[in-house]
Amino acid sequence: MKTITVILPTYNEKENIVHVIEQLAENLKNYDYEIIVVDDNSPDGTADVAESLKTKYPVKVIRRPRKLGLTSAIYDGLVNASGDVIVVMDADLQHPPSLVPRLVSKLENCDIVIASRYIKGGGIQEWSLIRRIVSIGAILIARILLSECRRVKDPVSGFFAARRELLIKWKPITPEGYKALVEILATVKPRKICEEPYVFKSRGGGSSKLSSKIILSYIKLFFKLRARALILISMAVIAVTAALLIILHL
Ligand SMILES: Nc1nc2c(ncn2[C@@H]2O[C@H](COP(=O)(O)OP(=O)(O)OP(=O)(O)O)[C@@H](O)[C@H]2O)c(=O)[nH]1
Ligand SMILES: [Mg+2]
Repeated sequence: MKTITVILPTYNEKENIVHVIEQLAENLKNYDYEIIVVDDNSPDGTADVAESLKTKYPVKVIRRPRKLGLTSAIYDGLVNASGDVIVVMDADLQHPPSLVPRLVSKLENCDIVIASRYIKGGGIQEWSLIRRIVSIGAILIARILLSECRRVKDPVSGFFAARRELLIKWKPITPEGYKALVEILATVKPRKICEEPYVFKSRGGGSSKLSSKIILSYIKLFFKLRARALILISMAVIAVTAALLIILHL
């Protein structure tokens, strides 16, 4: 049987970490699995709480010195993983642990299985209009600029599973960023991509770490991946604007 590593990146998730680990243990009781918590020295002591669960569950805790970013946390979990199959998910209960066995079983026929909010059966609970616009905008940018993302309805999902041998080919482009999956799709280029619907719930406890810095790092990611296309698009926009201004002044 395949062994599973679940990577849980955490920053101030003290209120959620026990629940998410308990729920994972319940859902994975018939599997050989480990859970790797990658914590960035959370001021609320998340790492100590995770450490205290080691006697009861197969939990490893990686302590990093400071907040170094979600993408690099996922990568650090990956290089320390021993499972054949890797599952990446948030630690705030927005990603249902009950879906993990389904993602893992679908890997029999797929290279990567993405838990998706944007296919039939998926959805989002309680998001503000702004948050919805930001999410759809992020997906649009990814789909316009990256052909690999056009094959997926939710390329910015933070919840996915793949074999370790595939993911290990990836090296982070924006370690401080949030969208590891976009980087993986664009650089590793998995052949058979599958999606499985889920409903993104509201946070268990604690607060969001999403910030304008993270949005900037998302834009930086596309400059690193598609510099030439972005320069051409910018030049085309400038040229069209200049032409319109000239025509209007004739
Ligand atoms: N180790 C580590 N984990 C992080 C970092 N930033 C966020 N996380 C974790 O990554 C996961 C996703 O972060 P969230 O703040 O929940 O992001 P989100 O789900 O897009 O935002 P909300 O819907 O507001 O919760 C959570 O488990 C966080 O604790 C970081 O810099 N380092
Ligand atoms: Mg969250």
